Amino acid sequence: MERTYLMVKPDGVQRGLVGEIITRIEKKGFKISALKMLQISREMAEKHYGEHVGKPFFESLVGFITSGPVVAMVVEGKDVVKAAREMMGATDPLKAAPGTIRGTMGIDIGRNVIHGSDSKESAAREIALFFDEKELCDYKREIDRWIYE
Ligand code: D4T
Repeated sequence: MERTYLMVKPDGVQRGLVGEIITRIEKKGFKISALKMLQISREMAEKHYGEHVGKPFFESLVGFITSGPVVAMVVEGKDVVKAAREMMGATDPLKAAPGTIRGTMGIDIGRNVIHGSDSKESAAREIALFFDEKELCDYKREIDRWIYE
């Protein structure tokens, strides 16, 4: 089954939004296969946001993502990369559709609450950056037959 990397950013943790975000993922029917809180180092942040090196917002982005703990997770399900991005909404929370995570919970682009991989390739890279293979739990859920036809 397809996997994605999702991360509640430091603003989401500080604001007590972890539970609500995880609830939305579980309610949708997606399966959490790894979950942990961690403090991102500058080195990890520079790797994670490598595509943004040199952009005007890079320094503030790295400063922000390393400013407090994040909650990292690997989530599995049918078309989960695209579906999770849709559940998150647009990068700029004021432009994110109402009802999405960012649309409901955020205002500024530099405080947009959640990260989600933007492709299957990014997901594989980001999962490997934040998790050891042995941290991923491979388990069956009886309820899956009520979620998938
Ligand atoms: P992430 O990677 O955090 O899930 O966000 P997106 O995938 O939705 O958006 P992105 O890669 O374009 O941006 C990464 C990150 O940088 C912040 N950002 C972005 C910012 O602070 N100012 C900006 O002008 C932009 C474009 C927000 C998300």
